[in-house]
Amino acid sequence: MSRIDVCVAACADLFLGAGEILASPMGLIPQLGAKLARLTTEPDLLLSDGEAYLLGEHGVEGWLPYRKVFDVVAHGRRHVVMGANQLDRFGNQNISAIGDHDKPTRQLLGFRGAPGNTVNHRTSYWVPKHSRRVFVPRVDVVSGVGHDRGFHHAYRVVTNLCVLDFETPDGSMRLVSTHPGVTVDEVLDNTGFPLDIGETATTREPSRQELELIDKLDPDHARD
Ligand code: F8G
Repeated sequence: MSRIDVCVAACADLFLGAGEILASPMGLIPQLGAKLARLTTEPDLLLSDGEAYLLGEHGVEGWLPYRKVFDVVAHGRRHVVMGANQLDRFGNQNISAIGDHDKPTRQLLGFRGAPGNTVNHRTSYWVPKHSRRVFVPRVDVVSGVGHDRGFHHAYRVVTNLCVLDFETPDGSMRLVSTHPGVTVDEVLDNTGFPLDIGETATTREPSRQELELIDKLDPDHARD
Protein backbone atom coordinates (compact mmCIF):
# COMPACT_ATOMS: atom_id res chain seq x y z
CA MET A 1 0.00 0.00 0.00
CA SER A 2 1.31 3.44 -0.88
CA ARG A 3 0.53 6.95 0.36
CA ILE A 4 -1.65 7.60 -2.66
CA ASP A 5 -3.94 4.68 -1.73
CA VAL A 6 -4.45 6.35 1.66
CA CYS A 7 -5.35 9.57 -0.20
CA VAL A 8 -7.86 7.71 -2.41
CA ALA A 9 -9.52 6.17 0.67
CA ALA A 10 -9.59 9.60 2.36
CA CYS A 11 -11.34 10.97 -0.75
CA ALA A 12 -13.81 8.06 -0.59
CA ASP A 13 -14.52 8.97 3.03
CA LEU A 14 -15.52 12.48 1.94
CA PHE A 15 -18.74 10.86 0.67
CA LEU A 16 -19.53 8.81 3.80
CA GLY A 17 -23.24 9.12 4.51
CA ALA A 18 -23.87 11.14 1.34
CA GLY A 19 -26.65 8.90 0.00
CA GLU A 20 -28.23 9.73 -3.36
CA ILE A 21 -26.41 12.89 -4.38
CA LEU A 22 -24.30 13.88 -7.38
CA ALA A 23 -20.59 13.46 -6.70
CA SER A 24 -18.40 15.76 -8.81
CA PRO A 25 -14.80 14.79 -8.18
CA MET A 26 -12.32 16.91 -10.18
CA GLY A 27 -9.12 15.06 -11.03
CA LEU A 28 -7.98 11.45 -10.87
CA ILE A 29 -7.56 10.95 -7.11
CA PRO A 30 -10.97 12.41 -6.15
CA GLN A 31 -12.50 10.38 -9.01
CA LEU A 32 -10.99 7.14 -7.74
CA GLY A 33 -12.21 8.08 -4.24
CA ALA A 34 -15.79 8.69 -5.39
CA LYS A 35 -15.82 5.43 -7.40
CA LEU A 36 -14.44 3.55 -4.41
CA ALA A 37 -17.13 5.06 -2.16
CA ARG A 38 -19.81 3.98 -4.62
CA LEU A 39 -18.47 0.42 -4.67
CA THR A 40 -18.31 0.23 -0.87
CA THR A 41 -20.19 2.55 1.49
CA GLU A 42 -22.29 4.71 -0.88
CA PRO A 43 -23.98 2.60 -3.59
CA ASP A 44 -26.52 5.36 -4.38
CA LEU A 45 -23.90 7.97 -5.27
CA LEU A 46 -24.41 9.45 -8.76
CA LEU A 47 -21.23 9.86 -10.80
CA SER A 48 -21.10 12.11 -13.85
CA ASP A 49 -18.62 11.81 -16.70
CA GLY A 50 -18.28 15.60 -16.49
CA GLU A 51 -20.02 16.05 -19.84
CA ALA A 52 -23.52 14.64 -20.29
CA TYR A 53 -23.87 11.19 -18.74
CA LEU A 54 -24.16 9.51 -15.39
CA LEU A 55 -21.86 6.52 -15.20
CA GLY A 56 -22.44 3.27 -13.35
CA GLU A 57 -20.34 0.18 -12.93
CA HIS A 58 -21.65 -1.17 -16.22
CA GLY A 59 -21.54 1.99 -18.31
CA VAL A 60 -24.01 4.81 -18.92
CA GLU A 61 -26.93 4.83 -16.49
CA GLY A 62 -28.41 8.29 -16.92
CA TRP A 63 -28.44 11.56 -18.82
CA LEU A 64 -27.23 14.71 -17.11
CA PRO A 65 -26.60 17.38 -19.74
CA TYR A 66 -24.50 20.39 -18.77
CA ARG A 67 -27.49 22.72 -18.22
CA LYS A 68 -29.06 20.22 -15.79
CA VAL A 69 -25.97 20.36 -13.59
CA PHE A 70 -26.95 23.92 -12.65
CA ASP A 71 -30.34 22.67 -11.41
CA VAL A 72 -28.59 20.11 -9.23
CA VAL A 73 -26.14 22.76 -7.96
CA ALA A 74 -28.99 25.11 -7.03
CA HIS A 75 -30.89 22.26 -5.38
CA GLY A 76 -27.84 21.41 -3.28
CA ARG A 77 -27.79 17.62 -3.62
CA ARG A 78 -24.19 17.60 -4.83
CA HIS A 79 -20.71 17.35 -3.34
CA VAL A 80 -17.89 18.71 -5.47
CA VAL A 81 -14.21 18.03 -4.85
CA MET A 82 -12.30 20.85 -6.49
CA GLY A 83 -8.61 21.64 -6.87
CA ALA A 84 -6.98 24.80 -5.53
CA ASN A 85 -4.02 26.90 -6.59
CA GLN A 86 -4.39 28.75 -3.28
CA LEU A 87 -6.45 28.02 -0.19
CA ASP A 88 -6.62 30.10 3.00
CA ARG A 89 -7.45 29.36 6.63
CA PHE A 90 -11.20 29.88 6.14
CA GLY A 91 -11.41 27.83 2.95
CA ASN A 92 -11.33 30.66 0.42
CA GLN A 93 -10.08 29.05 -2.78
CA ASN A 94 -8.31 30.57 -5.78
CA ILE A 95 -8.22 28.93 -9.21
CA SER A 96 -8.43 32.23 -11.11
CA ALA A 97 -5.21 34.24 -11.12
CA ILE A 98 -1.97 34.80 -9.21
CA GLY A 99 -0.69 38.22 -8.21
CA ASP A 100 -2.17 41.70 -8.15
CA HIS A 101 -5.67 41.72 -9.63
CA ASP A 102 -4.92 44.62 -11.99
CA LYS A 103 -1.80 42.93 -13.31
CA PRO A 104 -1.76 39.22 -12.49
CA THR A 105 1.46 37.28 -13.06
CA ARG A 106 -0.49 34.11 -13.95
CA GLN A 107 -3.92 33.63 -15.47
CA LEU A 108 -5.32 30.28 -14.28
CA LEU A 109 -8.62 28.48 -14.91
CA GLY A 110 -10.98 31.34 -14.07
CA PHE A 111 -13.82 31.19 -11.56
CA ARG A 112 -15.60 28.26 -13.24
CA GLY A 113 -18.25 26.68 -11.00
CA ALA A 114 -16.46 27.59 -7.76
CA PRO A 115 -18.63 30.52 -6.51
CA GLY A 116 -21.93 28.72 -7.20
CA ASN A 117 -20.67 25.46 -5.78
CA THR A 118 -19.48 26.93 -2.51
CA VAL A 119 -22.67 28.89 -1.80
CA ASN A 120 -25.02 26.06 -2.79
CA HIS A 121 -23.64 22.74 -1.60
CA ARG A 122 -20.93 20.82 0.15
CA THR A 123 -17.47 21.43 -1.27
CA SER A 124 -14.19 19.69 -0.54
CA TYR A 125 -10.70 20.17 -1.96
CA TRP A 126 -7.94 17.86 -3.11
CA VAL A 127 -4.40 19.26 -2.96
CA PRO A 128 -1.80 16.84 -4.35
CA LYS A 129 1.19 18.84 -3.08
CA HIS A 130 0.64 20.34 0.36
CA SER A 131 2.85 23.44 0.44
CA ARG A 132 3.01 27.07 1.53
CA ARG A 133 2.44 28.03 -2.10
CA VAL A 134 -1.07 26.56 -1.87
CA PHE A 135 -1.89 27.11 1.84
CA VAL A 136 -1.52 30.88 1.96
CA PRO A 137 -2.52 33.51 4.58
CA ARG A 138 -4.61 35.30 1.94
CA VAL A 139 -5.69 34.16 -1.52
CA ASP A 140 -5.03 36.56 -4.42
CA VAL A 141 -8.56 36.08 -5.84
CA VAL A 142 -11.58 34.44 -4.17
CA SER A 143 -13.06 31.83 -6.52
CA GLY A 144 -14.60 29.47 -3.97
CA VAL A 145 -16.10 31.33 -1.00
CA GLY A 146 -14.69 30.76 2.51
CA HIS A 147 -16.34 30.56 5.92
CA ASP A 148 -15.45 34.17 6.79
CA ARG A 149 -17.38 35.46 3.78
CA GLY A 150 -20.87 34.22 4.46
CA PHE A 151 -22.93 31.10 3.93
CA HIS A 152 -20.71 28.32 2.76
CA HIS A 153 -20.26 24.55 2.92
CA ALA A 154 -16.50 23.86 2.84
CA TYR A 155 -16.31 20.35 4.25
CA ARG A 156 -12.81 18.90 4.07
CA VAL A 157 -9.43 19.20 2.41
CA VAL A 158 -7.48 16.05 1.53
CA THR A 159 -3.79 16.53 0.71
CA ASN A 160 -0.79 14.29 0.17
CA LEU A 161 0.04 14.81 3.86
CA CYS A 162 -3.23 14.98 5.78
CA VAL A 163 -6.97 15.53 6.10
CA LEU A 164 -8.28 18.91 7.28
CA ASP A 165 -11.75 20.22 8.11
CA PHE A 166 -13.37 23.44 9.35
CA GLU A 167 -15.04 22.16 12.53
CA THR A 168 -13.89 25.02 14.74
CA PRO A 169 -16.01 27.75 16.39
CA ASP A 170 -14.94 30.35 13.78
CA GLY A 171 -14.94 27.94 10.81
CA SER A 172 -11.15 28.03 10.40
CA MET A 173 -9.10 25.06 9.27
CA ARG A 174 -8.34 22.20 11.62
CA LEU A 175 -6.04 19.22 11.23
CA VAL A 176 -8.14 16.04 11.42
CA SER A 177 -5.51 13.40 10.68
CA THR A 178 -2.03 13.00 9.26
CA HIS A 179 -1.38 10.18 6.82
CA PRO A 180 0.70 7.25 8.13
CA GLY A 181 4.36 8.33 8.31
CA VAL A 182 3.60 12.08 8.25
CA THR A 183 4.25 14.21 11.35
CA VAL A 184 2.17 17.15 12.55
CA ASP A 185 5.30 19.33 12.23
CA GLU A 186 5.61 18.38 8.56
CA VAL A 187 2.06 19.63 7.99
CA LEU A 188 2.64 22.84 9.97
CA ASP A 189 5.93 23.51 8.15
CA ASN A 190 4.10 23.33 4.83
CA THR A 191 1.10 25.45 5.83
CA GLY A 192 1.32 29.24 5.61
CA PHE A 193 -1.13 30.01 8.44
CA PRO A 194 -1.86 28.73 11.97
CA LEU A 195 -3.81 25.45 12.09
CA ASP A 196 -6.02 24.17 14.87
CA ILE A 197 -4.33 20.88 15.74
CA GLY A 198 -6.52 19.56 18.59
CA GLU A 199 -6.53 15.78 18.85
CA THR A 200 -4.97 14.75 15.58
CA ALA A 201 -5.48 11.11 14.49
CA THR A 202 -3.75 9.01 11.87
CA THR A 203 -5.61 8.73 8.56
CA ARG A 204 -7.00 5.22 8.19
CA GLU A 205 -5.36 2.78 5.79
CA PRO A 206 -7.61 1.27 3.12
CA SER A 207 -8.70 -2.32 3.74
CA ARG A 208 -7.48 -5.22 1.62
CA GLN A 209 -10.83 -5.21 -0.23
CA GLU A 210 -10.52 -1.49 -0.92
CA LEU A 211 -6.96 -1.92 -2.20
CA GLU A 212 -8.17 -4.58 -4.61
CA LEU A 213 -10.95 -2.29 -5.81
CA ILE A 214 -8.51 0.62 -6.26
CA ASP A 215 -6.28 -1.67 -8.35
CA LYS A 216 -9.27 -2.65 -10.47
CA LEU A 217 -10.31 0.98 -10.94
CA ASP A 218 -6.77 2.04 -11.84
CA PRO A 219 -4.93 -1.05 -13.10
CA ASP A 220 -2.15 1.01 -14.74
CA HIS A 221 -1.40 2.93 -11.51
CA ALA A 222 -1.96 6.36 -13.06
CA ARG A 223 -2.52 7.44 -9.43
CA ASP A 224 1.18 7.02 -8.66
C1 F8G B 1 1.33 29.57 -9.15
C2 F8G B 1 0.44 29.05 -8.18
C3 F8G B 1 0.53 29.59 -6.87
C4 F8G B 1 0.05 28.05 -10.02
N1 F8G B 1 1.44 30.55 -6.64
N2 F8G B 1 2.22 30.52 -8.87
C5 F8G B 1 1.74 29.11 -11.54
C6 F8G B 1 2.26 30.99 -7.62
C7 F8G B 1 2.51 27.84 -11.90
C8 F8G B 1 2.47 27.87 -13.40
C9 F8G B 1 1.11 28.49 -13.71
C10 F8G B 1 0.03 27.49 -13.98
C11 F8G B 1 -20.42 23.06 -11.90
C12 F8G B 1 -18.95 23.03 -11.73
C13 F8G B 1 -18.08 23.48 -12.68
C14 F8G B 1 -18.51 23.87 -14.04
C15 F8G B 1 -20.04 24.10 -14.15
C16 F8G B 1 -20.80 23.08 -13.36
C17 F8G B 1 -16.64 23.63 -12.38
C18 F8G B 1 -20.45 25.44 -13.71
C19 F8G B 1 -18.08 22.86 -15.06
C20 F8G B 1 -17.21 23.61 -16.02
C21 F8G B 1 -17.13 24.96 -15.50
C22 F8G B 1 -14.29 23.82 -10.90
C23 F8G B 1 -13.58 22.59 -11.31
C24 F8G B 1 -11.28 22.42 -10.49
C25 F8G B 1 -9.84 22.57 -10.82
C26 F8G B 1 -9.18 21.23 -11.00
C27 F8G B 1 -6.80 21.42 -10.57
C28 F8G B 1 -5.53 21.92 -11.13
C29 F8G B 1 -4.99 23.08 -10.31
C30 F8G B 1 -3.69 23.50 -10.97
C31 F8G B 1 -6.04 24.16 -10.27
C32 F8G B 1 -4.62 22.76 -8.88
N3 F8G B 1 -0.24 29.16 -5.91
N4 F8G B 1 -0.33 28.11 -8.76
N5 F8G B 1 1.05 28.92 -10.27
N6 F8G B 1 -12.16 22.77 -11.44
N7 F8G B 1 -7.82 21.49 -11.39
O1 F8G B 1 3.84 27.91 -11.41
O2 F8G B 1 3.46 28.76 -13.85
O3 F8G B 1 0.75 29.26 -12.55
O4 F8G B 1 0.01 26.60 -12.85
O5 F8G B 1 -18.56 22.54 -10.57
O6 F8G B 1 -15.88 23.88 -13.23
O7 F8G B 1 -16.52 25.87 -15.97
O8 F8G B 1 -17.87 25.09 -14.38
O9 F8G B 1 -3.99 24.41 -11.94
O10 F8G B 1 -1.89 25.32 -12.55
O11 F8G B 1 -11.64 21.99 -9.43
O12 F8G B 1 -6.90 20.96 -9.47
O13 F8G B 1 -4.67 20.90 -11.28
O14 F8G B 1 -3.85 25.69 -13.98
O15 F8G B 1 -2.82 23.38 -13.84
O16 F8G B 1 -0.24 24.61 -14.30
O17 F8G B 1 0.20 24.41 -11.81
O18 F8G B 1 4.70 27.03 -15.09
O19 F8G B 1 3.42 28.80 -16.27
O20 F8G B 1 5.48 29.39 -15.04
P1 F8G B 1 -3.15 24.66 -13.20
P2 F8G B 1 -0.41 25.12 -12.92
P3 F8G B 1 4.34 28.47 -15.15
S1 F8G B 1 -16.06 23.51 -10.73
